[in-house]
Amino acid sequence: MTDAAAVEIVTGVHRGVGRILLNRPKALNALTTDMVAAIDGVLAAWEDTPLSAVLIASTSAKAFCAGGDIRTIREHSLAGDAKASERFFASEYRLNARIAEYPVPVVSLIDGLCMGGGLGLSVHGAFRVVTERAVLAMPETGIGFFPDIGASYFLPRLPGAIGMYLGLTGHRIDAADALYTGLATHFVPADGPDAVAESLADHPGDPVDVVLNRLAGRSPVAESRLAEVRGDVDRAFGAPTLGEIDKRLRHLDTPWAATALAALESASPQSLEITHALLARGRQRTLRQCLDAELSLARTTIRTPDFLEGVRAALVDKDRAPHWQRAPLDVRTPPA
Ligand code: QUE
Repeated sequence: MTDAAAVEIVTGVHRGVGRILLNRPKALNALTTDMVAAIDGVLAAWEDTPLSAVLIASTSAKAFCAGGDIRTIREHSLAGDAKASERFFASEYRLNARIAEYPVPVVSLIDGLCMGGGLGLSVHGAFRVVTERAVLAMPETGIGFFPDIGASYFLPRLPGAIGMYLGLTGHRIDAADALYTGLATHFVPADGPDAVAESLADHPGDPVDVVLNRLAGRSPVAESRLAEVRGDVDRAFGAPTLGEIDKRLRHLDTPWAATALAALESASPQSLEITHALLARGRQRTLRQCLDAELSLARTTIRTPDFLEGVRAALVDKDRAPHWQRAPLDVRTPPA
């Protein structure tokens, strides 16, 4: 661990509860190689410590975690050192698997933005707690990448075709939607990580589920907007091909369908194809198989022009106007 990582992750054990606080607020806690190694190291060390729970949270109210440090990944690719990024993904996905298999309940407090790699830290754990400030998304098709960190395992297991919808469009969901989909398990008001950690420490004998439900109190959770369009989501995104999804969305002719179409039109066509195939296959794979498939796809994808261009447009020049390599679906002509 370097000194930088010692600052970017704050950890400690207090009254039988392990705390891992992400502390890189200027980059919305985007995960660096050092941060992944630090989290993995502390979880490995705590496997032999009797703990009632491990809490993963953020020191910042803005974000739980915006994802991986893809700016640096792009720089590695441009410098001809994609191997460095491969090491990042391999260690990030190993951490995702460790969290899934962890012997102590892992509780993530998602208060603020949580995208990509942030979902990888939280979703595989036993408990995902959202606050009224939670915003969750898998936006990778918008940067020429694809939903990784085990998304090909958990997205196809969401109700109906919600996972395909979220993975292809990058649609952002709130706390009510996260609870509706099952990405989140509990709601608590945004009182900071200490309130959750102290509650867990106060009741070491109680099931974590009971402690979290008690914290929620009587806080009302809004209706899920996703629930309201669920029929259309399943009809359109349950289609067997991207072309058929496109056709069904056009046929629906609703504001929701128009927004979904616009998202698909602005995404990388290469990413959409990779994502559709990956999520379809993920349904039959174990988490480990999904992570292995994602790692081999990540190795090739980070070297493609669409990835370099997508990260440039979203995070480097911030013009949000990427020029993708291949023609979008509606103008691609079939071979004669
Ligand atoms: C897709 C992504 C990411 C993204 C935007 C996308 C991602 C990521 C970040 C991000 C945001 C703010 C930061 C930062 C990174 O944005 O993975 O360092 O300050 O980390 O459309 O996958």
